[in-house]
Amino acid sequence: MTSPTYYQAMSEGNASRIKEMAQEALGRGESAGSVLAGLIEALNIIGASFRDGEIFLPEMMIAARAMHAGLGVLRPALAKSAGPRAAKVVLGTVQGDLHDIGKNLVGMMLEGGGFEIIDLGIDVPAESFSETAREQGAQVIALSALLTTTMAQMQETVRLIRAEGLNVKVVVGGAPVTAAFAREIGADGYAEDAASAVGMVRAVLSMR
Ligand code: B1M
Repeated sequence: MTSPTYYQAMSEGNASRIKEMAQEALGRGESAGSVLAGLIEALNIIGASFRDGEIFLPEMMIAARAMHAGLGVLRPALAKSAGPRAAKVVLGTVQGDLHDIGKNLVGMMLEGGGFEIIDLGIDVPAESFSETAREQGAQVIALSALLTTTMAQMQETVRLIRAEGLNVKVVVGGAPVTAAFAREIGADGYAEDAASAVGMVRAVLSMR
């Protein structure tokens, strides 16, 4: 399906229509990856209107809700994996940041890659990441940030985890995050997108 169709329903915040269209596309044999690409393209067009001041926060929020509905349909296909779970990953969006669409995609892909995901959601304080990792015996903490302002909180979260001496790998990502920034704050890994996050987490755990 082409993104203009998704775009129309998404920009109207029509979550049930988006859900329906994603289900229909899968039913026709379209791959989950292709449906996802169409949804992301539509969201990006809406995001550009938001950036340019053509639409406002409430419209952006209903579009994001519709995007979530679409992701819900794709989840079983994206997160499908066989066999025992490879390692536990504590995942979340750092404190002060409410963006979770990309983070959720990363979680689905990692799940599909055989990892057990403990998703702490959005606006997660640094201490919650370290406490959960300790309690759950997780091997990886995965941090997402979408705002330049919350990159500082990502840095603070890595600092706290290191200060606590946890034996855990910390990996980071999100639109404003770069490989150079990841190195600078002492993260063990960085991935540009959800698909490459799987290989990256495997690499930091030396699983390949
Ligand atoms: Co906001 N927002 N937003 N927003 N929003 C951006 C990020 C922005 C770039 C838009 C813009 O102005 N151009 C801008 C940030 C500017 C900046 O800091 N540089 C922005 C702003 C300013 C804001 C507010 C401040 C607006 C306001 O209130 N005036 C506000 C902040 C709220 C807060 O967080 N405290 C805000 C609010 C919102 C909504 C609530 C309306 C909504 C979020 C809803 C939700 O997530 N549930 C929203 C949205 C949807 C966006 C845009 C349009 C889309 C983000 C998205 O979901 N992309 C975004 C503009 C844009 O990106 N086009 C924008 C799709 C998603 C699949 O991509 O999240 O990048 P992404 O994830 C990718 C990669 O980054 C990577 O993999 C993912 C999949 O491939 N990745 C990782 C992500 N995490 C990773 C972790 C990893 C590895 C890879 O390892 C651990």
